[in-house]
Amino acid sequence: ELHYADRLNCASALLDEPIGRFGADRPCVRGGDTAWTYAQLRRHANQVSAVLTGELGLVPGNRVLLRGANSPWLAACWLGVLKAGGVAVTTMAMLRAAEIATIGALARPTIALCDARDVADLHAAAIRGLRIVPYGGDTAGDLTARCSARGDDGGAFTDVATAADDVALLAFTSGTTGRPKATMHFHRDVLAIADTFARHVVAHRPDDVVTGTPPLAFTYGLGGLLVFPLHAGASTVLLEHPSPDELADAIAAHGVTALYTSPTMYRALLAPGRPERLAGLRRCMSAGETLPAAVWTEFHERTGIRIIDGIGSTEMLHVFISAADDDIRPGATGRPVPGYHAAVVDDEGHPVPDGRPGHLVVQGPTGCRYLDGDRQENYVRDGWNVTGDTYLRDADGYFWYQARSDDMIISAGYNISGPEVEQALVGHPDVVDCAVVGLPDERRGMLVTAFVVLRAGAPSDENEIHVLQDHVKQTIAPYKYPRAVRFVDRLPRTSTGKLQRYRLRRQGIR
Ligand code: 3SK
Repeated sequence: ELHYADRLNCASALLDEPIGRFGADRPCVRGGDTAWTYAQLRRHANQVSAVLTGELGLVPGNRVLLRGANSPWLAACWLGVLKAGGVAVTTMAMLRAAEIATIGALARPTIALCDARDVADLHAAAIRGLRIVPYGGDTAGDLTARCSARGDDGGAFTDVATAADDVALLAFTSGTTGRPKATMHFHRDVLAIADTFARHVVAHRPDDVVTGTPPLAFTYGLGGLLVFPLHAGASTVLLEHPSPDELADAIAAHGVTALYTSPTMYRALLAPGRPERLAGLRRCMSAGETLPAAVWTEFHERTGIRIIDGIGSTEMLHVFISAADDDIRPGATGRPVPGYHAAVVDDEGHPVPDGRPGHLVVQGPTGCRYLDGDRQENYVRDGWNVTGDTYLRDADGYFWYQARSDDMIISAGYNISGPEVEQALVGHPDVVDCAVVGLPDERRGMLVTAFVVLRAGAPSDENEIHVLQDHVKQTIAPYKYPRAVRFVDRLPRTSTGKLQRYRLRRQGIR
């Protein structure tokens, strides 16, 4: 069992402990033209805390919205918010105004720290009472300038002595309905994911150089690319939306030893000319969607590396089932991470016999606490977190993924809500009705596919497909757009008008 002090600020621990063990001049974080040591990251985080609590008037418990691509400054902002006793609400730079507005309405942040390149949509979201401070730009009032104006004195901030179970962050997950859900995580939870998955499965070393693709706004990225490297005294390379070639180049150029990404990227890294650039890797982690055994095997044959697959969730903060090294069974997700318990149960919550599919439930040092209380009782039952995934456990205790129990589409590592894409599509005047489902796809795992009923007289040609795709990209985050669009005369519905998605999925597979 894990024990933490009653008073615990995880951001202080993540910086002070490695500095105490390995010294302050150790390389810590790189990104773009920036390369900071542990001392420099701590100084910038302290400057952010000082600006927040000084001129911006933050008091402990206030929520601070963070918006930007992965970068050293985003890391400094995240740590600075937590050191100041604030609650970090990290959002993806790709989100559009309407999506940010929804998050703003739920999280009610008082301050936003936003990459200067991404402020337009945040302003357009018009979140009531929100003070927006850009960083990394050149305007007066930019956070970066405010921090340098504080000089080294800003680096002497005294961290707020938060309680171990004070909320440190709100993480958003988009539900099947497209209505985002906010989950709350404590300071101790942030250390618990490092003391379980990172310590016992990944087994980071202080000389690791870590990189990867998930945004820090996704808890898979927050853990893998920031919390775990700091906890181990290692260093991290934060890349902004790298293409497969950019990722392979960065791995070679920075001597990266540990990679966090998704099956889609592992597949892409196998293309000619790329595996040679991966020679320095010793640990490769995969999550966000299931890793097909074929990808695991091909990656192993070409690079000698055994990918560590895992399932986690925003609700649980990070990975709770996984396996490494000789414990891996390709195609299986693994076994419960030390500290977690998992079971497969029927609709009534009773365990099903090994070898039979059922609902995956999990317990451990982290767990789901929805901000919006009425959802809690559906997710946590009898102390078990009901993940919404269908799994089976074999006689050796390995867990094998079967399907999502709901309508989420998991495409190239992104969780995309079909109903949310539908809402965006029906906002176009040519669309009378539509349904969006995920169809199996070799490259992306699932392909976001829209079945669209057009208004009479609207053209049903290639150009119209592009028009509708562009419309979705303008309305919601572009990665959610339907990559396949099929025009149909009507959608399959029950007599009460309920959409029968399973019929579309079947139709798509034919
Ligand atoms: O999708 C996952 O498996 C995952 C892993 C770690 C953290 C968060 C998530 C959703």
